[in-house]
Amino acid sequence: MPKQIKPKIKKTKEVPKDNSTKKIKIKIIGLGGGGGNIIKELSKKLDFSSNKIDFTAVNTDVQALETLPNNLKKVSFGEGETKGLGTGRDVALGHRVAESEEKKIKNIFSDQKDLYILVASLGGGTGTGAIPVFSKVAKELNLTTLGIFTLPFSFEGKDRMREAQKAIEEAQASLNAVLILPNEKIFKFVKDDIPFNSALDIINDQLAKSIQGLLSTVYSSGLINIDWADIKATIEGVNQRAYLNTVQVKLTDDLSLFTKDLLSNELIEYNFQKSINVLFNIEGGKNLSMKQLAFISEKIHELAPEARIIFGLTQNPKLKNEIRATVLATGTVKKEEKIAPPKKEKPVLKKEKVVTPKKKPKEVISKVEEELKELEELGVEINRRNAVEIKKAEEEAIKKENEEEDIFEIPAFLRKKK
Ligand SMILES: Nc1nc2c(ncn2[C@@H]2O[C@H](COP(=O)(O)OP(=O)(O)OP(=O)(O)O)[C@@H](O)[C@H]2O)c(=O)[nH]1
Ligand SMILES: [Mg+2]
Repeated sequence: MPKQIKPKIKKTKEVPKDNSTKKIKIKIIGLGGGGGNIIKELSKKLDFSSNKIDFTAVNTDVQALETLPNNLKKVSFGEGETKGLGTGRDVALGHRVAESEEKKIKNIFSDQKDLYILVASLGGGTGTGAIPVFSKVAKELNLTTLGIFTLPFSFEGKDRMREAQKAIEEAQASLNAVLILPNEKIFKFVKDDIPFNSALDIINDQLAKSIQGLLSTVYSSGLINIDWADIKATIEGVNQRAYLNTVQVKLTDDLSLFTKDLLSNELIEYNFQKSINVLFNIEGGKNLSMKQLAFISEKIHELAPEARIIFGLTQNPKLKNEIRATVLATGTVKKEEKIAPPKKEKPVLKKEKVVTPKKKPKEVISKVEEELKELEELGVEINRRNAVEIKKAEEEAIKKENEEEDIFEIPAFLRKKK
């Protein structure tokens, strides 16, 4: 039996205005061909408008950059040596040209964002060669960084894998946290005769969904907000292994299965189990209830009993009868133990009371308060806003939702553009 250590409970505190998550600025840098593909996928998915996210694709291959959409910034480097044609899988060349372009790299990092996410598919020459250099420069500039890397398929050969592992080792020493997805793991889900590009599309899609969930956690205002200090605390440190996953289901789906999916993403190199820092956010429409939060919290506590758990709760009017949960965990362990299959538990979702904030905001707030207390008793760390802030956020959400509903009561051809 693991030791049951109750996570420390944070006392109610007011979120400082100038430190709110809404102001966080993030830059996502896709390095090499695969890195560019992944950030392209992600930029298509963002379901909220945010000018706070900057997408930048960096490559030695000019043609590959040209195929990317124009909402991504594009930076070519090493053109002198590669003639803009890529490195042809030459890692030493990728490394060399990155070193010779240090000025350009510093310039990419000069825009004072709060968080820089570096994304690359390792196994080629550009991403694999350049990522240690980008990471080193970021560290010299004292930036907060998260590296997200895929590893090559085994059929690409042992040398590719060795080069990729070496690049990660070097980069890790300079990055705060690193998330790794071995491409090979896709064969747990698809037949091995799947076309190469389709396999990549599935991996990119899954990865983009998880990053999207993380960004949504950062930018959506919630009944319970995760603030920048919480995110920073989860990522900070050096060489932290990270687990990130997002799962979206219908409210009527089995909650224990949902939790299992959320906490055991087979595509990720590291397990969620025994994580040290856990940050999770639940988004839902009107029917969002604290019971789902309590259920997931308990499971998290069971699998990572010593973790410091921070959660957020967000209303997203676009999620009508669905909930979406995102987990970011660090200090996780390498996959060796399997997560035990969940016990047969009654799905909690079906019978629960429906929260109707539109009509009775005060009741909802007191209900939230009541359930927050229950959660605190369970030992979950709650970063609360004070009652005034919760009420304000609630009223704003209701106002927005009412406005949206009003618009849709007007026939489409009569609707005026605002
Ligand atoms: N998940 C994923 N992996 C990819 C993708 N494209 C390529 N890969 C993998 O990443 C490795 C490196 O490919 P690229 O990213 O194209 O290489 P590069 O960094 O541009 O380097 P060069 O083209 O050799 O200069 C490949 O061996 C594949 O295993 C992609 O879109 N998604
Ligand atoms: Mg390339």
